[in-house]
Amino acid sequence: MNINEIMANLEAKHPGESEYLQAVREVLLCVEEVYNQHPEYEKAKLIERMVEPDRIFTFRVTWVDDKGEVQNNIGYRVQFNNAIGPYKGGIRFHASVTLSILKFLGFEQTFKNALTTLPMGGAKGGSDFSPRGKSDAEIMRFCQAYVLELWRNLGPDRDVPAGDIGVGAREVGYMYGMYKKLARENTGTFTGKGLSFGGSKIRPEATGFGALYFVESMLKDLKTDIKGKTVAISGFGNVAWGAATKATELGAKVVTISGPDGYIYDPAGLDAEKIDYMLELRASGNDIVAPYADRFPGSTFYPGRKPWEQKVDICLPCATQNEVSEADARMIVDNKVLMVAEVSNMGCTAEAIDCFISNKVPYAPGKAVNAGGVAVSGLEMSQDAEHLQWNAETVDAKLHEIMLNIHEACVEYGQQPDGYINYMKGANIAGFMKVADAMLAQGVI
Ligand code: 2IT
Repeated sequence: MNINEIMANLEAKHPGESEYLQAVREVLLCVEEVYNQHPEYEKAKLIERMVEPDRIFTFRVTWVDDKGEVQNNIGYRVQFNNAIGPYKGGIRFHASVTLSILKFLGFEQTFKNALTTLPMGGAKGGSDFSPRGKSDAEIMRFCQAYVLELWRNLGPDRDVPAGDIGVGAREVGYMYGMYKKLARENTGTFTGKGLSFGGSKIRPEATGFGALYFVESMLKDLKTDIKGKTVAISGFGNVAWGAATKATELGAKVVTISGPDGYIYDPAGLDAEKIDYMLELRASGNDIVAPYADRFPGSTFYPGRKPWEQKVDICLPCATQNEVSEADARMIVDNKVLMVAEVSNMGCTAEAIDCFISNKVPYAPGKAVNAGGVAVSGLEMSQDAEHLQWNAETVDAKLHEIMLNIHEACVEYGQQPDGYINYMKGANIAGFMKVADAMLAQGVI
């Protein structure tokens, strides 16, 4: 494999798709050595096939707002790779959504889903629609219009969407409702559904809980545990909520959350009431965390800044891609942070990751740390297929086991001769090998 040549070709074909190119480069750099030990991969042009999505749907989504005005957005679904199972991955509604972002997310999802050990391919969808400030009725009309265009390409064994930024249980409910009306079937087809119509217990918690199970394993690698550790979390959405809940339950102290407006530092640590308030802030639709500081004396709001400047033991980026820059990473290293577990997808820039690895700070990538979300989505698909609902203990136990397996795979392929564990390399190689072998076995298609 010639990385420079592959990247030059991709850049020429997809100019300006910076997030997508960033995600591809990271994987190529990690798998190069293993790839070159397998001439059969090269012969089948596996890597060239793997970096391009199988297909992309792009469509206009037209809907009517509460004032009666017609609104237009762009909708997408990137069906990236179905070598190991039906296309599977979330839908993102955010003003920042571009094709580059959805392609990077779909690419990452392919390897993440492979790591879960469950049979799921990779996909991602979304729209530049911004839920901020929209009424419930507007959200519903938008969701319906999005699915009206896409539904023929979905199905329980074809492509199964879920939530992501801007898409939670409410949006999944509206999308699934429209899907089943059009498709005349009730087979699941979306995950993250409500518990009364085929949803799985623990799915809302799964990304954050799974991340903390992974963090516990990383701390074990460092011969320590989570009790009494201070944790910086960014974001204040579903993922941050699950991570804060589990970290607190395990005896850690979560001292930050953040939003687009800045971050909150709360030295007393989050508790159940504060975590509930975080949900209220999210549900308000205003996308700000500032009111937290008024509500809970002793906490401080830092406008326009990120939580990484605080000295803590553990950093958990839970917001969005590239939220940890090289300068942030330097601060984290200078603060002698024990470990960084990326819970957002590609939360760290390539330069930030280089900074962690060159300073031997344990760093694990989103595709390993946050895989618990899609793993429980896979379990939701199983429950739908057998028309049963499992109890919370069963789902949580399976989630825990899956996260331990992912951690083990990262260590197997990422352990360096000096003892440092490169979880990024491990995750990328383990995910890649599984997809590569499945593609090879299925011939040139
Ligand atoms: O990034 C992700 O893994 C998700 N947004 C969840 C995907 C899913 O299908 O549950």
